[in-house]
Amino acid sequence: MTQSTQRLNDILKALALDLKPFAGQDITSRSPADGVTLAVLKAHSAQQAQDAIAAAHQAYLQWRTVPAPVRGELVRRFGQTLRQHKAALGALVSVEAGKITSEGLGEVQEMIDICDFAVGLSRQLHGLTIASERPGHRMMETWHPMGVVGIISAFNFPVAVWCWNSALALVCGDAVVWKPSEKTPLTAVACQHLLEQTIAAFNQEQPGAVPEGLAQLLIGAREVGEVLVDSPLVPVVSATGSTRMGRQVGVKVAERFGRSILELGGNNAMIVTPSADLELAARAITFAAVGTAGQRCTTLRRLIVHKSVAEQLVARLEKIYGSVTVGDPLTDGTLVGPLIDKASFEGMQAALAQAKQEGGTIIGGQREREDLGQDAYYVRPALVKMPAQTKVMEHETFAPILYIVTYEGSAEDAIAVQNAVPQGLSSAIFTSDLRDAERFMSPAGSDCGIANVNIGTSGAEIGGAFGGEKETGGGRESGSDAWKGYMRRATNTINYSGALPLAQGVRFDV
Ligand code: UN1
Repeated sequence: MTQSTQRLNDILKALALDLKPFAGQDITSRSPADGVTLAVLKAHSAQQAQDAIAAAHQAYLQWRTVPAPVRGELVRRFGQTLRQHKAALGALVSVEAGKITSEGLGEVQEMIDICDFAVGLSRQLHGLTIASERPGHRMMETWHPMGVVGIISAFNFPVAVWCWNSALALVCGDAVVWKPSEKTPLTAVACQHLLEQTIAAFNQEQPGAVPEGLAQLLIGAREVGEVLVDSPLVPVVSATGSTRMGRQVGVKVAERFGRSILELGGNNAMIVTPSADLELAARAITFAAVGTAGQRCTTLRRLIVHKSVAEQLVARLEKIYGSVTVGDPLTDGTLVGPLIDKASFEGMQAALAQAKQEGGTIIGGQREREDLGQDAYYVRPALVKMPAQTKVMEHETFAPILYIVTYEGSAEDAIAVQNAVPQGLSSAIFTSDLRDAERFMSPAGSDCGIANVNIGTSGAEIGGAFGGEKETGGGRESGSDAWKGYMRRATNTINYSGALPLAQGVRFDV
């Protein structure tokens, strides 16, 4: 038994989860920590996917009439279940996705946080009351559930992104059908298991409170996702992943007038101005660029630093980059775990080769810790000094590569460089100059969905709406009023007068 399979067994025991019913020959879960196969699961067929969607739709017809605060009670209980199993589920994220212990636990905390948020929201699905231009009339907005929400999620946040979507969708009165990444089916099975356990306990106390089939999991590859994307019974598709995937999903969903919530590639930048606190910046850069081995959609990929402070900052970064501990994600002290797989490693090496060709000077980026497994891909994070923002910097490479360019003029010049890429997810400025900070957040500033001051690009709290512009897809998930993406708005005009005046003063006497 290898270390990963041993760890998996302990986790399954703690979760009281039996994988036998899921065993098959289609989808392989492997641990990036040592490259070992953890389990092989069977995939759902297209027909099974159709059936799951139909069952979820039936459940929705009942769930939409359950009072929202009662729907919130289910999510409250799920948050409690997650609290009880935080350690085990966090460890599973580490084993299957390769996140270091603290980040695996942090991801489960993100689930708990969104559950709490959704519970409060379940009593606040407010509509407006609007002044009518007609005497004896009142106007208002009512928010209604949409139906089945399809969730397509990526390997790098294998549990939290599902929970952002499903916690909100469930309080909003929708049903959910989830197609997780093929690379992380076990974390998905574990989440579904915990949710089903919560539903069963709730139903035992209040028989029939939660309809059967309300939350479904579809294990499988692309074909299964396509069923979700194409089904007229799925009015909302929330998809997280590459821009290439999102472009296909977005078009297909739009073709049938469905709604998509897209959270796609990021190519996030930080600007460091001459007045920045450089020590704080160095620490923020390190977490944002190196954390999660550069595999967050919010990972810092481009550093745009003023020439006057570049040498000092880059020297500090080189020192940190040389000393961060790369290794087994579940070992204390590790800061950088593995890349997800070989393809990811090759993608990183190809980007570095291109950067070199485009005039870059590379520090780090080599493979390390081959002792941990032939098929485990650990790398020293890379700093790449670029002569300018070249082609390679326009792409998101899902690996710890930080490109550095300098600027000489004002913050506006740096903002122009920052915005000159196709993606628009997250961004940050480090400055002690109020004017630079405000300019960065102004309409003429960062064009991203997230624009931070004196913190890094990653690690957003759930309270804010999460998502970005341009090729990032425009969707918003998580906090603020992102819940509106999971509901439909009805405008109601009510006449309590005895007359029938028409709007705009139109006369139509019969
Ligand atoms: C993602 O990488 O898909 O802001 C989500 C962050 C996390 C979410 C990242 N809260 O980095």
